[in-house]
Amino acid sequence: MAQNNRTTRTFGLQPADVTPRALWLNRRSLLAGMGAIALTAGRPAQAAGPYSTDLPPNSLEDITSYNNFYEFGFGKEDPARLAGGLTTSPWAVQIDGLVERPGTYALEDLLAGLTIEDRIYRFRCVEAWSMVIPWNGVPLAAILDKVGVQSGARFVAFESLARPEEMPGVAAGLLNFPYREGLRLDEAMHPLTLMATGLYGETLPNQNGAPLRLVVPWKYGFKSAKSLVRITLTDTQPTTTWQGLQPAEYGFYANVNPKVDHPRWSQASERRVGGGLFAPRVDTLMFNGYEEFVADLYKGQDLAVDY
Ligand SMILES: Nc1nc2c(c(=O)[nH]1)N[C@H]1C(S)=C(S)[C@@H](COP(=O)(O)O)O[C@H]1N2
Ligand SMILES: [Mo]
Repeated sequence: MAQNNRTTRTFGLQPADVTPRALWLNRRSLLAGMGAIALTAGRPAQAAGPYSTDLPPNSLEDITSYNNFYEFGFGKEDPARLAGGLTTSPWAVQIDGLVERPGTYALEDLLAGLTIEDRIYRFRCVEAWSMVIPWNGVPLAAILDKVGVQSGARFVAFESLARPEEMPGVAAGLLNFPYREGLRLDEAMHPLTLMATGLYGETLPNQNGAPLRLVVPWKYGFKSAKSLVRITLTDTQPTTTWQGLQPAEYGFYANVNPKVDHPRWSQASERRVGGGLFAPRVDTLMFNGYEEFVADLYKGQDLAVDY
């Protein structure tokens, strides 16, 4: 995986370009230029950590106008059109199962004392499109450490909000809501696994899963469950929404893998959203480019069986 070289990184910004995205990217360039001194002045040192890609991020427009969020409909434009009315404050997350301090936590309490980090991640949907997204958030491990994982826990189950009054896709029963996902505990504790609270340095847009959504960059996008209201530590592998619907097509692991095709289409390449009509397809990378960080998690597993 290509690593950052922030000192030579430019974004071709014009002085007149003062969109939020430009300001955010400018801040990043500025931090890179100022080096270690800047890292102690307000922003987390992790912002320049090893996990961000140096690929240019998609525009805020791309990231917020082409979404999958079936609670608002099946169409890619439905979330942008219909998620605006979602109430995201106050917000509480129930944390239960095999934890030391179970409870219903106000989002502010859950995040209190944790450092919001910047992570520019590749994002690869199982439908073979992709983006590059500059998230802000906290490692899931920091939240799990806060509530205390009991020794018997082996998996983490996630549940999204299902509020029919504000979610037309839920009201219409498009899927068997609430949307559910799950990770093995070692996947959940991996430093790449993020609980996103924002993107481009701004509050997470509703269509991207406000106010708190999972981001697991080496797995297909459907693992990254949005608008989370419940996290459960368990000793058994949780059932997940897509696995429940089409177990032959969507597995529990759902690691990005160009060598294991979806039964109905190839996973060898992807279309980068925002590249324009004639942009060439991009090769899909093993574990979405995060192989060096996560391959060890799957040692000894047959990834064609554990798809
Ligand atoms: N609750 C919930 N989470 C979800 C989905 C969904 O429909 N509901 N769609 C998933 C899929 S298929 C993808 S590709 C990503 C899309 O995230 P984005 O819209 O922020 O790009 O969200 C994932 N998380
Ligand atoms: Mo997806």
